[in-house]
Amino acid sequence: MNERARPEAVTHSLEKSAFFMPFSANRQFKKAPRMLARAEGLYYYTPEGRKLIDGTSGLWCVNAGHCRPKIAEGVAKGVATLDFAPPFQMGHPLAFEFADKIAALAPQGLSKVFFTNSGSESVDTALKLAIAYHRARGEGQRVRLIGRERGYHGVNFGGTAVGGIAGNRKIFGALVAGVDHMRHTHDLARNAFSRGQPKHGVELADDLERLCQLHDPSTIAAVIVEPVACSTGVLVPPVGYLERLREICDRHGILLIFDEVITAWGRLGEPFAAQRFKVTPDLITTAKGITNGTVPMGAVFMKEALYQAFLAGPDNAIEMPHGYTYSGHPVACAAGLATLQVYEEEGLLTRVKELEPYWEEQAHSLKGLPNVIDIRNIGLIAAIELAPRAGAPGARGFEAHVRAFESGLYVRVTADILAFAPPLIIQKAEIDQLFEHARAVLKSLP
Ligand code: PXG
Repeated sequence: MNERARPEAVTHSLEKSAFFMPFSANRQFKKAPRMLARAEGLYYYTPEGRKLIDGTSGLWCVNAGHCRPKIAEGVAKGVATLDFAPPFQMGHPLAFEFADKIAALAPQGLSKVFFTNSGSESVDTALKLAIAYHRARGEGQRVRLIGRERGYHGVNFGGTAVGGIAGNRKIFGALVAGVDHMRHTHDLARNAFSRGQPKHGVELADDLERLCQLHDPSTIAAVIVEPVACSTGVLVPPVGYLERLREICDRHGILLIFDEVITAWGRLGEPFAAQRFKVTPDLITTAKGITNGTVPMGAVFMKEALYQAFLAGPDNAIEMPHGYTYSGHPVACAAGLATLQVYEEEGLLTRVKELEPYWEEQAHSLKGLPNVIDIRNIGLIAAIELAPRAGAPGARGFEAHVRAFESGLYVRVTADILAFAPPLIIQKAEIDQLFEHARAVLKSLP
């Protein structure tokens, strides 16, 4: 056994621990912890040395698999060479190199990159840039932001406001003024067991036109959607839906933001989902896989016109009064550059194209198991939706999560939906194993 996996952990109770865990049932967890001690490739290992398939790439971020030596070396070298450099009015070469390299992968025209430290920061940055862009062009009345029901855009104020998961919003007060939401696209009655993009629902994009008429489109700055809404249980856009959103935004001069915090970096068989769906937004938010999850980092990609709009002042003026102490952090850039090298050497940004048909077939082979009311997939993502127990929504899903963990599979669960999105290095035999685990869990579940 690897030295690092020795069970030094959890011999004492965690019940009085100081750690307030994020988005977790603290009391339940601290009574019966599910701990991870190390990871390698497709697998996590518990402190006791038990091996788990990582069915959701950590939290949708470890696209190249865990503890890749090249990335670990890049980070180690980075932190030993330049531990920190101030990003305001100062620079370091890695930020410029990394921005140029990732901009070259982005959809055509999205040629400028603003660095952040997380998906949440990317989202709030993109929303602020959208409002500031319109103001710079003399359209300061465009301040409204449109999100979508069941959307997840992180947890900062802007992202919480445009987000559409009620439980994440309702305890936090008034959030941000001037926000509205389109309807979500989940439609089990018409689209259950769809493979790839569901056939029905293009007309749901017309909900944006309704909001335009309600608020006056000339007051709307931006619309933000996840091309595939993942946190909320994998909602794949109906055929034609994203195209129609683009058309409506164009008609009214509204910026379209794709939140690709999960879908970027190869998850759908292209570097960005925008390329897969052939719909080009004005801004793209990313994070997670940008450093393979190793060092916190995010990046907002924008069309050249946004950058240009901020250049009206004198040369010595600060164009954008926004940024973080850790924007373009040298260690994150080192991690990002090493990650990109691994992605490129192993063809991971497009590998999913070849895996997707097999992945789809295996995922849908679970149809007919008890309580399975839908299976859906796109790229290297699949969701299995379970019927909720009467009066206890989420209970069956949580039990599936715990049973999976006990039987050697880590998989993310949202309410009663299991979301699968393994590292992009997965082999066909391992896809079989992953769904065999899932099959056994679902069969055993009351
Ligand atoms: N946008 C999207 C689309 C996301 O999926 C964020 C923004 C926020 O990113 P940060 O880095 O601030 O967490 C996310 C994050 C899940 C799960 O279980 C998904 C996320 C985070 C935690 C859990 O699906 N996505």
